[in-house]
Amino acid sequence: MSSCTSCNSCDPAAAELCTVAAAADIPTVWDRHATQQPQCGFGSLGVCCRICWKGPCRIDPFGKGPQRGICGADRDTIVARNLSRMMAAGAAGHSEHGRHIALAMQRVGRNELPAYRIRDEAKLTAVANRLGVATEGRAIGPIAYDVATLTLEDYRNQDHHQACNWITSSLPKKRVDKLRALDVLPHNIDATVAQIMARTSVGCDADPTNVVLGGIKGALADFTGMCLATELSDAMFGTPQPVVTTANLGVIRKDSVNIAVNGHNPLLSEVICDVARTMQDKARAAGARDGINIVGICCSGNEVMLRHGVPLATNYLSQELAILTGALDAMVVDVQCIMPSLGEVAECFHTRLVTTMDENKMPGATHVSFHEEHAEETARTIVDMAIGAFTLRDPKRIRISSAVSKAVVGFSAEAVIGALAKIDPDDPLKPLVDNIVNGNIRGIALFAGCNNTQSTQDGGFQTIAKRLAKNNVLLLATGCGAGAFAKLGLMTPEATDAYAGDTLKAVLTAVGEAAGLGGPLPMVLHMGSCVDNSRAVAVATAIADRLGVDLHELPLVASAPEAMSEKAVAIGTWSVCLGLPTHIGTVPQVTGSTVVTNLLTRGAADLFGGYFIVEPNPEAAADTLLGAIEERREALGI
Ligand code: MSK
Repeated sequence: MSSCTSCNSCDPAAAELCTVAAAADIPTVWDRHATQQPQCGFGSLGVCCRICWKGPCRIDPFGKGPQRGICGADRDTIVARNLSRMMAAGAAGHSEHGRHIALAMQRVGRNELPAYRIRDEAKLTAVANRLGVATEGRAIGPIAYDVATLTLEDYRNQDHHQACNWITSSLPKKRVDKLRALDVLPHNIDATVAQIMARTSVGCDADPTNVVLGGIKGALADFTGMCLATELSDAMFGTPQPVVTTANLGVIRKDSVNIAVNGHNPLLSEVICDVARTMQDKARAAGARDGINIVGICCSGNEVMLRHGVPLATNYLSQELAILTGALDAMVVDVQCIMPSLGEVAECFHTRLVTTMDENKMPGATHVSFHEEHAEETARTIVDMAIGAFTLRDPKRIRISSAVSKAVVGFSAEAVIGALAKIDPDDPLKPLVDNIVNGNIRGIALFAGCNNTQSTQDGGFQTIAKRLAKNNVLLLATGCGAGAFAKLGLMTPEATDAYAGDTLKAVLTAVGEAAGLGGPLPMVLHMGSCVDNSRAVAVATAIADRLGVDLHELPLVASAPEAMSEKAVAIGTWSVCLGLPTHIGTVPQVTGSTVVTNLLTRGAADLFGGYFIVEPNPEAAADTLLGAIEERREALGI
């Protein structure tokens, strides 16, 4: 697939819509990227310090100018502090999301939120059993309340000898013991984030290794927040199962009221889906022949795509382009990865941009304050706004993209195990483990992370994935990486036929047919939003426990070819700490410090078994990942 140079994307929809942007003189993310060139060299190396107002200070990377900031901090201290603060911010993002879900679940347990219920009681029971919450003979409400309350202990516990419940119950015992021995297990998510901010403030922790180890505890707090957010969301909204849907901007329909849900938190987007179903006639009465069409963007999109088959319009980098279709009537946003430029783009069209979280407002948007107790009312208000906007469309400006791909999605850990159970009901993991051991599956790769203007949108994902699939590596994906694969048609049985190596294809076909999908599993299995990376760890933990080994011994790798956000920094770091060779395709803002760079790419391997691979070239990255997989196989003797 060729890439569009003006918008630097492999996505055919981006190529179509960026001509609309250019013709209307509406700047997009790629135009703003161009205006930022050349980007600040000090910031790129991580050697700029803005922690106090004596600064900003910067270290001369060539060794001729200042080598210390005004307070005396050197390049290693400055880089380590900047990096750790990014990990803390990532942990805060995911964990705040998790707290929101847990608080809502507590109220569901007390019957206080009529718009919500426990849709997957089996999942809640399994979670309760795992956390040690009594289930026998109890109604589901009190179980939900107790699970949520115990979950909130991970934000409240003050005993630092007592690690968070969710991390210790989500990893193999050997990994928990290793992390405990290194003193990086978080005891309290909030305290861990606060401690990173405290120890990295002026005049505190200046030892770069110690600072990074503090950050690592924050990254593991991020993992803790992700685990609990994912599992409680499944209990409340349903655990994803395979579903066939579509992806890319062609999912926006001319004769529908199109509403995009953008952001991350399913608490609102779920209710919008529910309410929209009841308002179809109202939309038709307003002239929308095909009623209401909910589409997804970024990870709110992934959440509703996996649970309800809602089509995915696009991933992070092309969110502005959805408005440029001239047929998007409302974009509803909640938290994280929402471009502040959206208001300006929406003002050029009839599109209503609606913010919903009181702590996440944007210029140019209408704010409709969302609170769970009035969820249905809020959703109805928003859908009404979209119907109203539909009547104001300018038909001459409608440019529906022709780009749309089929996508088979919904591979939660439970769905994967469930499909395998069709082959061996007594021992579902056996077919997977046997095929890893006999080499039909050489290894497993998790693709995660964002889009980034530093590289061609979606390009690294597809190049690396095709190479790994050809070499019989099983592929999992989350977040905007998963969005890339869905848009590009790589989450289909057809992609398996076209690109997978023979032995991988045989396994995917056997499992897909046994699971009743009528053909192979898709080449890349969509596991969810970026907060759902814990699903891949759940599968890996099950395999490790089954083989009696730790995670770093398995032929597992991770790749984030376009890592961008602070959340991605936290995810990449915990991936390394769980023992995975972890590729990032964007050069991180740490290379100004050899101490920090060496710690992440080499020292981490000694401590955790995992390490960072920084490689912007996707072909070279694929080679390195394949090498890492073969190294692990050899060490395991398989
Ligand atoms: S939305 S964190 S750009 S995956 Fe989850 Fe995508 Fe990265 Fe945001």
